[in-house]
Amino acid sequence: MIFEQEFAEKQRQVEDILRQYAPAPSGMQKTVTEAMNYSLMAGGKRLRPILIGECCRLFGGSYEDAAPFMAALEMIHTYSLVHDDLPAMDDDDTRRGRPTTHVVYGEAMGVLAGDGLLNYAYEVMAAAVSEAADGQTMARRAGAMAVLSRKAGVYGMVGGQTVDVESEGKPVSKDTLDFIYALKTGALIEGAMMAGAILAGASEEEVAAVEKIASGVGLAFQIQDDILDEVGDSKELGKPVGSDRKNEKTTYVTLYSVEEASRMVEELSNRSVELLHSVEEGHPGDGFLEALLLYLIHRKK
Ligand code: GRG
Repeated sequence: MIFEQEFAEKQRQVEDILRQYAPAPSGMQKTVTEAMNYSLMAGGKRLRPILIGECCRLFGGSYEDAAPFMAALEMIHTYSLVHDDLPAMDDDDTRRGRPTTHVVYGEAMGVLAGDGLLNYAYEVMAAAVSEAADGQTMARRAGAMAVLSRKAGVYGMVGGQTVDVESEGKPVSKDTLDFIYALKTGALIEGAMMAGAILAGASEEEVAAVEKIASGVGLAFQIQDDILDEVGDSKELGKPVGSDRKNEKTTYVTLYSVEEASRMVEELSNRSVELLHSVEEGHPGDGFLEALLLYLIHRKK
């Protein structure tokens, strides 16, 4: 099967998993669950859940083993997008090709839908831990939950977003930019790949190697995001382009150039694929994970 078909099939699997775990829009609080579903089911590439599933497969597990964590991570990622689009942050009107959640449901409901998604992610993961059939599965699930919590929190995505918000309108050094990117974008990608490996019972050394691969992929992914904001197609991206320039944001494109930034993406991606090959020596993959990492880095949307 060609990569695009396989990727589309895996995205469909994630959609099914999300439908299975998403909260039902009912009861007096229906508006918030509706807003949560509006953002969660709006499409999106589903990269992070697929990364969990694929890393789980790499070490001998399956999408079924990883399903609650795949759903939870997409909820965490979606909450971050909903909050990032709010007027207090980036004030964006379009996301995933649709009006943003706060544009449709109002600002207060945008805040609550994000809160709801974040909290629901933990409800789903905690249920998976407590429902584990045996001690080993419970320990692996608890380990995956611990990694995802840390990578989403103040030592991960929230920490990176904090420094990003504080840096607005100021000159930003390369070191600060790298800190922001490693935490704001890289941390969830690291968490995804590590959680998948942990769920399948990978060793500590293997999880550390996976974290290293993911950190390169995360940085390359964010630099590509900078490039797309400068030269991408807003229709294909499903969001406006040029917002970094409009907001006078420092990015790899402003510190370097589109050409130099593209070269860095290439170098990072080559290094990550080499590392993946060394991990795959003990666990031969079917090539999909490598193709996915390359797609993430060289994507046009
Ligand atoms: C509000 C705590 C908090 C964090 C916000 C996600 C985020 C942090 C900010 C969004 C802006 C941004 C450029 C983030 C970098 C990561 C990134 C490129 C997110 C978009 O992820 P995709 O491309 O989106 O995987 P889809 O819609 O495909 O899921």
